[in-house]
This record gives sequence, structure tokens and C-alpha cells, in this order.
Amino acid sequence: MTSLRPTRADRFSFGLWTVGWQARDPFGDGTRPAIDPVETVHRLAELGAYGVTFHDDDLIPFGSDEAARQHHVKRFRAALEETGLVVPMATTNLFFHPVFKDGALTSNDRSIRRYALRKVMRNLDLAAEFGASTYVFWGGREGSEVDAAKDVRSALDRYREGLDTLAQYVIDRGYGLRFALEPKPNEPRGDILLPTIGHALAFISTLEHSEMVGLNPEVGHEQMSNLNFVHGISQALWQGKLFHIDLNGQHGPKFDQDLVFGHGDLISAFGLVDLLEHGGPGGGPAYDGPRHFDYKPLRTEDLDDVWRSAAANMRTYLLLKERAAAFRADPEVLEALVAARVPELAVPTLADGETYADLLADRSAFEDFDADAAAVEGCHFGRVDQLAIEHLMGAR
Ligand code: GLT
Ligand code: MN
Ligand code: MN
Repeated sequence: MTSLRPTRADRFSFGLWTVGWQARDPFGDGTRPAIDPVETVHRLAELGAYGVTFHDDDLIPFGSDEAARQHHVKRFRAALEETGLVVPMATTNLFFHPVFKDGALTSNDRSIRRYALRKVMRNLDLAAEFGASTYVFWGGREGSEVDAAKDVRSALDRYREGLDTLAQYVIDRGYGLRFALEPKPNEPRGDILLPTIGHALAFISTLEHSEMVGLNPEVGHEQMSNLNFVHGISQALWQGKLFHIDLNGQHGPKFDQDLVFGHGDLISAFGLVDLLEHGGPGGGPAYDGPRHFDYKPLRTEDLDDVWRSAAANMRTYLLLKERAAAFRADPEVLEALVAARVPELAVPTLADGETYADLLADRSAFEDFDADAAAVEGCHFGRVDQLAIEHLMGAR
């Protein structure tokens, strides 16, 4: 059994805005006091996390003057030095201030788009200063409620223009940052641009510096669209675009719940951890970046519960990692996978050097192929599912 005590090697990270959420929602006021980012750094380090992430405004309240800005940055840096916590990722708040009510990089108002670019550039400087390697773009306000009031093709032009400009800035400054776009279908906008992993991947391929732009998919955001997160992450990995990941829990298509990791579709969470930890070459990890939790402690909880919930994210991940390792090590699982022909899918359909002409000449492939006979045997996938569930439940 692997240890369930998180260590730096597990690469667990949290956003300041996660544990720091005061639980204000559209129907009610906050239920918890604000937490000083310096305290968050110390608490996370004690709990075994290795990293902390932030929006510009989480660290430096919007509208701070230069002296206040320096003060906040200095205190935060000191806390990082004292604890050894790192900043693997940073991002910009382009959604809270009313100026962004119609978006930031894609606002109909050109002056707001210019302001947004400057706000991002300023925080890119800070992200680089803290040694971050990933910069996230979550475009929560980039979208619309009224189809005729948003020219989506122009909006995508402006999105691309914004990201191309910012990528050039990063390159010219020599910052070692890569961008990670975070899809979400809706909320806060009625419809958000780049709503899913698939939309974002297609958009990225049109960018001038597409090689430095990837994804930061969030569990709940794909599940809000009723999509299979494990499939989405598999495709992001297949395209070399899984730059970062937001782990949390969600119960199917409804508002964004941002639950603790695993406190939603647990079987999907098991499949996800199995993929991240065992989907790589030779059964090793398929992803070596931060395991970043983007969740919200329940509104019902007090401050002690907040830190318990932070620990719960990491413990759940480690439990699933241990269960996935047991699943992969079980000889019966291996046998079931072979019986289900899972390894056979890795064998190319045409033989080495074989052409379609050779295939046309191969009578056994078609003319003499007995489709009815080939359809008789079942695929035996249910056995694989049951074994996964038994491992997940600790029954094996
Ligand atoms: C916001 C959103 C998250 C994003 C964050 C990055 S902020 O809380 O709900 O999914 O990852 O901007
Ligand atoms: Mn979310
Ligand atoms: Mn997120």
C-alpha cells in the first residue's frame, strides 16, 4: 500500500481562490471570513502540497497602488521561501470586475480588450518572477447570452489576436511560460466560447504559436456538458496538449459544483487517476505536471472544515492512485484485458509496409471474411468493469 500522506513528490497544488472562497453565491452572502494568502501558503505546506497558484487579484487586490502591490508580493514571496512551496501556475482575473461583463479578450468594446491585454501582461511579469511554467486562461466571461449580439467569428479572431499578442510578449521577454486554455460550456455566461476540450484543441491549432498553447481541462467543466472526462484527457494527451489539469468533483450536467476531487463521479475519477498514473509508456505516468485542485469548500463549512477539505482532495487522489495500482497489478485484470482484446488495439490495422492495394488483394480480409462468425463472440468488457469496481471498492 502506498502512503496516504501527501508529499512534495505528489505535486499537489491549490489555487488561492479555492480554499479562500468565502462562499458568496448568487443567492446568499459569504459564510466564511477571508484568509490571508500567507496563511494559505503555510497551511498548504503543512498539509503536504507542493504548489500554490493565484489570479493577480487574489494576491494583489484590484486597484492597489504600487506600494501596496509591492507589499503583497513581498509577504507572499517570504511565505514561499519559508515553506518551500512553489508557484507552478498563475492566471488573470478577467471575470470579476464589472468592466468584464461582456468579456475581456473578446469584449465587443475594443478599449476593454486593450485593457485586458495590459492586465494579463502585468501578471505575466509576476508569474515569470515567481518561476511559474504555466499560465492559465479561463475565459468565463468570453461568451454571450444573445446570439445576435455576439459575432462569434469576430470574437474568435479577437481571442486569437489576443493570445498571439501575449505569446509574442512571453517569447520576447524570454519567460519560460506556456499557455493553458481552460474550457467551460457556460456559467457565468449563458454560453462560453471554447466550451469543451474539443473546441479548444481545434482553436489552438489556428494560433501563431500553437506549440506553446495547450489545455487546462477541469473535471466538472466537461461533465457539465455530459462528456467523458477520461476520453477528453486521453485526447489532450494524445495531441500533446495536457499542460495542466483542474481536479474536482461534479454530479453530472448541472451548475458548476466544484466539489472535492472524487466527490462526484467516483468511477470516472478512478479512471482518470489510472490514466494519469498508468497510461504512459510501459504503464508509467502519462502526465507529470501538477495535480491541481480547483474546488470550492462547501458553503456549509467553517474554516477548520476548509483545511479538512483541502486534505480530502489529496487523500482521495492518493487512495485512487493506490486502488489503480492494485488494479494494474492484478493478474486477473491482465487476463481480462487480454480476453477483451484491449492490447490488440495497439496493433496497426495494416501490416508494416502493407498498402490499400495489398488490402484489396487480401481475400481473407473481405471476400472470405465471415462477418457473421466474427460477430458471435462477445467482447467481455463487463468483466473488466466489474474488476475495476471491485478494486475501487477495496474488495480485491
Ligand atoms: C474560476 C473558475 C475556475 C478557473 C479559475 C482560473 S477561476 O474560479 O471557476 O474554473 O480555473 O481562472
Ligand atoms: Mn469549475
Ligand atoms: Mn478551473
